[in-house]
Amino acid sequence: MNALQDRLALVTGASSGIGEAIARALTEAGCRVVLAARRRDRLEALAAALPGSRVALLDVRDPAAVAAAVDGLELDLVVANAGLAYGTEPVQQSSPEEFAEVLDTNVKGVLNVARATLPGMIERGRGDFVTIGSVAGRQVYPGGTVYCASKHAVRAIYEGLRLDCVGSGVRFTTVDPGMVETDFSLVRFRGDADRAKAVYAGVDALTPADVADAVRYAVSRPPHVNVGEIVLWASAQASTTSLTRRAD
Ligand code: NDP
Ligand code: 8X3
Repeated sequence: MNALQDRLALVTGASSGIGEAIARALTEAGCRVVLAARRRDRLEALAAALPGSRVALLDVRDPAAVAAAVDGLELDLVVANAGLAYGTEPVQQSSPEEFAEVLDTNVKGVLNVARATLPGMIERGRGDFVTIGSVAGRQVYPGGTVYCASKHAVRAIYEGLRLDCVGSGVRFTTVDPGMVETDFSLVRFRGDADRAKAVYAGVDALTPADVADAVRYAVSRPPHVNVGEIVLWASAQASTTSLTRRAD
C-alpha cells in the first residue's frame, strides 16, 4: 500500500524551485496537491501538468488569506516551503522594508500556515507538517544575518510544534538544505541574473528534486516513525562558508 496515495497535500511556494519540485514528487507519489503562492500564471501552468492538483493564490504573510485557502480542506500533509532572502549586506546597510518582508514571509508565514492547518490534522489524529528550513538555520554566515535569523526561527518553530503537538498523531519534519540551484539567488540579488548565476558557477549544487526526494522519504514512513530533521548538503559544500568550485 502506497502511504501517500490520495493524500491531500498543501505546498506553499509551489510556483518555483523547491516547492514546485515537491509538488511534482508528491503528485507522482499519489497525492492531490494544493499549489499555493502569489504568481497565478505559474501556479496555473503547474496545475495543468499535475493531475488532481488545484491552485491556492495567496500570500503567506496574510493570515486571513491562508486560513481562507485551507478552509474545508481535509489536509493530510503540509509543506511550509515559501521563503526568500534579500541581499548580503550587513544589517546596518539593509532596508527595513526588505528585512521585514524576509521575516514576515519566512517566520510569520510558517506560523500562519501552521495555525491554519494544524487544528484539522490534530482533530483527525494524523498528518505531516514539513518545514523547509536551511543550513542557514544551523550556521550563521557573513551577510546572512536576517535570513539566518529567519531560518533559525524556522528551526525553533519546528521544535516547538513537535513539543506542543506530541501525541496528536501529527508528525513534524524539517528538511534543511544547503545550496540548491533555484531562483532563490535571483530573488536575493533583486533580479541580477549574472550575480545569481555566479553563486552556482563550478558547483554541482543540490537540485530542487533532491530536496523533494527527502520530503517524500520523510512523509512516506510508517505512522510510528517520525523523521525529524534532514540536513542535505551538496557534496562540494562543507559548511555555509566552505565550498569548492571546479575551475570551469
Ligand atoms: P524560489 O525563489 O525558486 O521559490 C520561492 C517560492 O516562495 C516561490 O514559489 C514564491 O512564490 C514563494 N513565496 C515567496 N514569498 C511568498 C509569499 N509572501 N507568499 C507565498 N509564497 C511566497 O526559491 P527556493 O525554491 O530555493 O526556496 C524555497 C524555500 O527553500 C525557501 O524557504 C528557501 O529559504 C529555502 N531554501 C532554499 C535554498 C536554496 O539554496 N535555494 C537552500 C535552503 C533552503 P511567489 O513569488 O509566486 O509567491
Ligand atoms: C539558502 C542557502 O547558504 O544561501 O538557504 O543560506 S544559503
